[in-house]
Amino acid sequence: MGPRGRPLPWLLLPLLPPLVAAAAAARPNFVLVLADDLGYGDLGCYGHPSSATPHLDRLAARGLRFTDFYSSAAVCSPSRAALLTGRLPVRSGIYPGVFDPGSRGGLPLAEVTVAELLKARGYATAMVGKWHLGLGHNGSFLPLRQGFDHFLGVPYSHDQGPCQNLTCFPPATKCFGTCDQGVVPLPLLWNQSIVQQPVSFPELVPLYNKFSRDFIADCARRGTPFLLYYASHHTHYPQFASREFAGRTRRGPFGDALAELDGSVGTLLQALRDNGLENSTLVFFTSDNGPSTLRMARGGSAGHLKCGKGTTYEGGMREPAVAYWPGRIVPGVTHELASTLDILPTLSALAGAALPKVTLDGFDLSPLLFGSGKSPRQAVFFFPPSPDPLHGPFAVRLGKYKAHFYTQGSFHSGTTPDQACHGLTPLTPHLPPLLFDLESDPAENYDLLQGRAGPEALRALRDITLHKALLEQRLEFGESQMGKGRDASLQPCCAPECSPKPSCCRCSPR
Ligand code: CSN
Ligand code: MG
Repeated sequence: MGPRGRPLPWLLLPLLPPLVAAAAAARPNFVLVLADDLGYGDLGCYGHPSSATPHLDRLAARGLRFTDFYSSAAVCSPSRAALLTGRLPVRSGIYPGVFDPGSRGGLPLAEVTVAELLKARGYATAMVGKWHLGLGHNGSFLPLRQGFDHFLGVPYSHDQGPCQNLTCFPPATKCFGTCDQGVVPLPLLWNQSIVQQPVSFPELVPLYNKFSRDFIADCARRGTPFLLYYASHHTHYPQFASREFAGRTRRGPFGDALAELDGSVGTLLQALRDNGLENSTLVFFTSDNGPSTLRMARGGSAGHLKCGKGTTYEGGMREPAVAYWPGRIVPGVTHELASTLDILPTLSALAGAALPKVTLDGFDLSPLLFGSGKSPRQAVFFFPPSPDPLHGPFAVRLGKYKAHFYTQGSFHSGTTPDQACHGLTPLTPHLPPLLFDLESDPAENYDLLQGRAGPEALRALRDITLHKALLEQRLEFGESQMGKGRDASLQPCCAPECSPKPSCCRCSPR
């Protein structure tokens, strides 16, 4: 029915310019680029003085740049689970912490990923890069079992394998610092098979980029809409880069790794242009969690935000984010609230895909991207890396106000002058909560309840308490996947019969 209840004049549809009708019906392509441990302050377009990120800066200038975009966890595995499912990671059991090379658990197969939704709508789907949602027996938790047609990448963090003798920057600079010892060398997977072990860091991103270009070209040739999930290892420790980027920036190893990520964004956009797909593709860029300041100059920057990775302060979970779609998304900057949880509902709405019949924690951002400019999201919930039903969310943001009910440091957020961030700073309850106005005090320095909280702030606190109670009422903690423990025999090994394990698991590409 049309406005005022009159039937829409469907007979007039054929009179519309054919392009308009086609655009309304078409399924757009999606390129989702996720950085690893990249902080709010690390990009040129977010104010970093020495980063070299021309492609991302151009994406931001020609797209919609978010100032108040959040990941859904302060560490990697839960953050990625939330991105792919549109659900708080406690629901799917992705806690505490992150997956290991020998973890028994993984993102439960019953969870519906955005790749599965889009695949059911006829999309081709591919994933490149860091997975970190489990391996399982015979790869039963890998991307191919979660809706992706193709996968080229590493199943977990690239510091979760020995790196002391590996070259991180050509021609011969070894990886800096220590990575995990006593586990298998880092594998490169193609679909369900190990094609290289250990990974050759200087060659990795060129491989990823070729894979992505080929996938995009193939989809264009076949006229198939697609989802490409490009989960970069950059700028997670230890930094690495290919020859094109090694030693090329003013920001040292971190800057070079970031420049390689930026170069990949350039490659992806060029591939879209080459195939005439730029105007029919939504490109979205963000990061999984805040910077690992433990790594000092090799760990990224949260800019003016408090703390970083592993914490529920702004630095742990507020991320750079850009939505880019020439001709559809008006360039600009938005201060509206949005989250990685909103990706699945937004993409499924754009693709005309049916939502899964489960509790979702995300919102369709279409009004923000294409319409009124207002976000349907009112609140953001901040869960710690080790959440439990007793404590619930540590913090809640509603509008411009954020209340902390608990705070805790994280070893990932060590070394900065702010003691509150550090790993030895224990779990601390706050009653009344700490209350910050993030518009005037984004650094969370000045607790409004310590000063003279006005009636508006007190009202906000009451509303926050209400939102928190409502969430907790309908929040079910899924069975902990990390709680399933580890089994060394699950560590991926390209030479299953070799000895002594794990160090014998080495193979070069054929
Ligand atoms: S993460 O980083 O995977 O990007 O979150 O590489 O929390 O114990 C986190 N952790 C290794 C890591 C271990 C990582 C942990
Ligand atoms: Mg991470």
